[in-house]
Amino acid sequence: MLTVHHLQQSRSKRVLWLLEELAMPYQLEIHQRDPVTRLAPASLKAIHPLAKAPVIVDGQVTLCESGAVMEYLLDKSSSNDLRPAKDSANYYLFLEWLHFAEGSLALPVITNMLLSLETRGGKQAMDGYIAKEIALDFSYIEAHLNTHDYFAGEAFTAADIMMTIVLEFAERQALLATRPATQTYLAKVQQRPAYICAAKQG
Ligand SMILES: N[C@@H](CCC(=O)N[C@@H](CS)C(=O)NCC(=O)O)C(=O)O
Repeated sequence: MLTVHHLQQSRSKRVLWLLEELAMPYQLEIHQRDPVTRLAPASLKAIHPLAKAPVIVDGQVTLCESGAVMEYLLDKSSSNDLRPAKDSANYYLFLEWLHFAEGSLALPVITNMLLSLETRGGKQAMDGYIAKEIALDFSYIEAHLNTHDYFAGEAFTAADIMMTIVLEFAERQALLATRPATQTYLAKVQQRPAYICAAKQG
């Protein structure tokens, strides 16, 4: 049975809500936030290296990133009430808002929330937060690219196009200096004829 790793007061509420809407069965594992730092506990790190919620485990599939989890559940569900048909006028509107939530809206809203939190244990919530998140994300990416040619496996996909642009921003900030697999990957995708054409076009 599908297991949802839920962290209290977190985005994983999205996943529980969708599962309830779809009347899909699931098993719930609740992880409690650290009372001082409010971060996820080690129990979540044992499930996924990013130690973030939500994470779902369904047989061989372990998946994080709430938008991807939502798409996974919609694909598995026999009901299609909660996603417009691909050939309908609203499909791309649906896709835009689905991505907007995490891709654009979450960053300023959550940064604002973290900046306004009271100090806990003498520390402000943003102290060291960005450096910690950058280290965590780039070590996750590095580990992935050490064992995969591309983000979605052995073939180049649109996921590589999405990721590459952010990796380029990161490279300009010297955030890839200690990430050789990521540097090699970046140099490789930048040699694609379509990338070179796009760079000339843009
Ligand atoms: N973009 C990710 C964000 C995941 C995320 O940051 N989850 C937060 C909860 S809302 C978390 O697990 N925070 C705990 C921590 O950073 O230790 C998603 O949508 O799943």
